[in-house]
Amino acid sequence: RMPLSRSLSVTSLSGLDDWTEELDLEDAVLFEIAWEVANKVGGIYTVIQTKARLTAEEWGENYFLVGPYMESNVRTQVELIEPPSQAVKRTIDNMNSAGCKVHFGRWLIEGSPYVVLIDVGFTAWSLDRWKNELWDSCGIGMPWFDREANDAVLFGFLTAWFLGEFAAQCDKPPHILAHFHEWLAGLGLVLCRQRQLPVATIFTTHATLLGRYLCAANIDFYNNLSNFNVDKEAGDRQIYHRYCLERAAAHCAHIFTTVSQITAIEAEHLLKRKPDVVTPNGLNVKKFSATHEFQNLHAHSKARIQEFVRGHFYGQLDFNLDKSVFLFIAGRYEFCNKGADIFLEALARLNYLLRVKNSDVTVIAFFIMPARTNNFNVESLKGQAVRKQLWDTAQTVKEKFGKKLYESLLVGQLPDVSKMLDKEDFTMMKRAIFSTQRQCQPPICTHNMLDDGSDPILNSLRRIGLFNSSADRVKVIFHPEFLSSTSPLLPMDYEEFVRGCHLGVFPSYYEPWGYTPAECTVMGIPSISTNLSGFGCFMEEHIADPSAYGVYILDRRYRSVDESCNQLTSFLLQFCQQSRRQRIIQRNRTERLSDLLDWRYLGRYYISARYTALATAFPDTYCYEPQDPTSVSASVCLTSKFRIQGLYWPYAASALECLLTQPHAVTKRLKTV
Ligand code: U2F
Ligand code: UDP
Ligand code: G6P
Repeated sequence: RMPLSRSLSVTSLSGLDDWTEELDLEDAVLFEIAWEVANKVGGIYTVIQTKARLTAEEWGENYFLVGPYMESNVRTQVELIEPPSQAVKRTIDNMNSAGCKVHFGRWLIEGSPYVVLIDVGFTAWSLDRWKNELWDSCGIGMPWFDREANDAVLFGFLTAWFLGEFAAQCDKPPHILAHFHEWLAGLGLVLCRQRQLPVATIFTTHATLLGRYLCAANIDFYNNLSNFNVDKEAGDRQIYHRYCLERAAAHCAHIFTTVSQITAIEAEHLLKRKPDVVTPNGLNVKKFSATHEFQNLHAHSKARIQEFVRGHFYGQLDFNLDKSVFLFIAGRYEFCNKGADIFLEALARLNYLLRVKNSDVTVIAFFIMPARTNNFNVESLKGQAVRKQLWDTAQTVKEKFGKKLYESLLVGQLPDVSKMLDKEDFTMMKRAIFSTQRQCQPPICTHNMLDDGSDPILNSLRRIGLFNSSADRVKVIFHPEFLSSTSPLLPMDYEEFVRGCHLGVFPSYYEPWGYTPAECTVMGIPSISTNLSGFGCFMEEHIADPSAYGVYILDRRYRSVDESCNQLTSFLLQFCQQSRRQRIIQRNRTERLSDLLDWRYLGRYYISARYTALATAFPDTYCYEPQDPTSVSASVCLTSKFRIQGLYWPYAASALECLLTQPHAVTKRLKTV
C-alpha cells in the first residue's frame, strides 16, 4: 500500500488513497541518473533532491543516484563512504583500476540516498574513442566544440559502463532499473539498449531542446507544433547532435515520461514519441505544527524586505511601506520563455491605472534573474549604508533621551520635553538627514551590468519609462543574481525572500512544469502562472476555481499577447486592491493546496512508471497492469465544497470568513471569455 502522509483534508484530495498498487521489489535495484544529482543547475536538481526521501523510503538500500563528481559540490553536500553493497564496491573498484575515478557516498539531504559520482574529466582521454564508437554504433556524430555535449558523451559511456559492470558483478541475474533524466544523461540509456544489458530503462525529459530554442526565438510555437521540420530546425540552431541524443534516448527507453501534459504533446511532435506516463513534479511539503506559522514567517520576512526597500529608496521614501505590495519574478534569465517581457508591459499598464485611480498603494516589483555583472553598484550599497546610519543615529538619540527621561522620573518630576534634546543632538540628526539627499533616482538595478546596453529587462524599462520616479506607483528592482543569505545588500536566501513577498508572477510562455509557482503555493504565497506551463495546467485540471486559492492562471494559449497582457494587468490590479485581511485569508487558502503538490501524492506517477518499466523489461518476473494513476487523479478534485456566491469554499469556517469580508476580491475573478 502506498505510504500516505497526513490524513488529507476532505476538502482537498478525496480519492487519493485509492491507489494501492505494489510490486515485490526485493531483488530489484534502482539507479537514478542525472547531471544534476548533487549538482544544482536548474529545476532538475529540485526534482531529484526533493523526491529522494520518498524514493529512499520505497527502495531502501537498493536505491542509488548517479551523477557527475564536482569537487565543490561534494565538499558541501556529500559524505564519502565505502559502498555497503559488495556488487557496487566491486563495480567501482574495477572501473577505478581501469582508469576511471568513481566515488561513492551519501548525499546529505532528506532521505540521505546513496550517490555514485563519476569524475568525467578524469576520463576525458577516452572522448575521441567514444565519439567514434558512438558514430559507428548509433550513427550520431558529435562536434568537438560543444562542451556540454562532450560531457554528455563521457557521462553516457561511463554510466553505461557502470551499469554493465554492476550487472556482471551480481551473483544472480539482477533486476536493474535505470531511470535517466534529460538529454545530458540520455546516452547512457541508449548504450544500455545497444549493448543489450539486462536493464529496464526509463527516460524522463523535463523540456525538449527544440521547444526551448524555438520559443526563445519568439516563434508561434504551439500553433505550429505539428509543422516543424525538426531536423532542419535543430540543424539551423546547431543543436542537431544534442537533439539526436535526446530523441534516441526517448525512443530507446522502455518507458518514456515527461513532467506535464503540455510537454507530452510537445514531445510527441518534436521527439516523435508519445510519453507513456506523465510524471508531474512534486515538492517535499513541510507542515508546521502551528498551522499559522507560515503567516508569521511571512510577516517576519516581509519586515526584512521592507528594511532593504527603506535603504534602496532613501531620500525618496514618499510612499507608505505598510501599503506596499511586493511582487517578484525569479528563475533562469530566459526573457521571453519566463514571461519577463509581458510582466514588464503589465507593470507599465498597472502603473498607469494606479496613478489615474490616485491609489495609495505602491507596488515594488523584484526581478531575480541572474545575468553577467561585475558586482553590486555603489548607489545600491550606499542606500543600505545610509539606512544603517539613520538607524544608528536614531538609536543614539533614543538612548540619550531615555536616560534623561529616567533621571527626571527618578527625582519625581515630569520631564520638560523641550529640553530633553540638546543642540548637539539636533546637529547630529540634521547631518544624518542631509546625508539622505540624493541627486539621482533610486537605482533600477542593484548590480553593474556587463551588457547594460543590450540587456532585455533594462531596455524594456527604458522603453516603458519605469524609472522609480516619485510619481510612479510601480517601482522596479532588478537583482541580476540569485539571492544569498551572505549578500551585503539583501542578505536573505531565496525561500525567505519568497515568504516575505505578496505575489509571485510567472507568466511563462515556455515552461514544462515551473517550480517557482509551485514553491510559492506550498509556502502559502499566491502566484500567477499560465495555461502554457505544466504547473498552471495541472492546477487548472485539479481545482475548481484556482484563483479563489491564490493560484491565478493567465491565458497565454488562446489569446493574443496584448490580451494576455491586459489579463495580467487586471490580475495585478485586482490583487493590489485587496485589503490586508483579504490577503491573509487568501494565503491561508493557497497554503491549503500544498498536499496536491506533495511527492507523497505525486510520487505515485513515478512508481507507476517504474513498475511498468520492470514489467516490460522482465515480463517473466514482474506482472503489472497499470491502474492509470491519471484516472485516479481525475477523481481528485476539491470535493465537499460549499457553494457560496459561485465560489467553492473548502471549510464552513472559510464560508464564514467569506461572509465577514465581503466584497471579497477573489469573487471578482476576471473570467472574460
Ligand atoms: C526545467 O527546468 P529549469 O531548470 O528551467 O527549472 P525550474 O523549474 O525553473 O527550476 C529552477 C530551480 O532553480 C531554483 C528554484 C528551482 O528549484 O528554486 N532557483 C534558485 O535556486 N535560485 C534562483 O534564484 C532561482 C531559481 C523546466 F524548464 C521547468 O519547467 C521544470 O520545472 C524543471 C524541472 O522539471 O525542468
Ligand atoms: N530559485 C532559487 N533562488 C532564487 C530564485 C529562484 O532557488 O533566488 C529557484 C526557485 O525556487 C525554483 C527555480 O529557481 O525552484 C525555478 O524553477 P522553475 O521551474 O520556475 O523554472 P526553470 O528554471 O526550471 O525553467
Ligand atoms: C501575517 C501576519 C500578520 C500580518 C500579515 C501581513 O498574516 O501573521 O500579523 O499582519 O501577515 O500581511 P500583508 O499581506 O499585509 O503582508
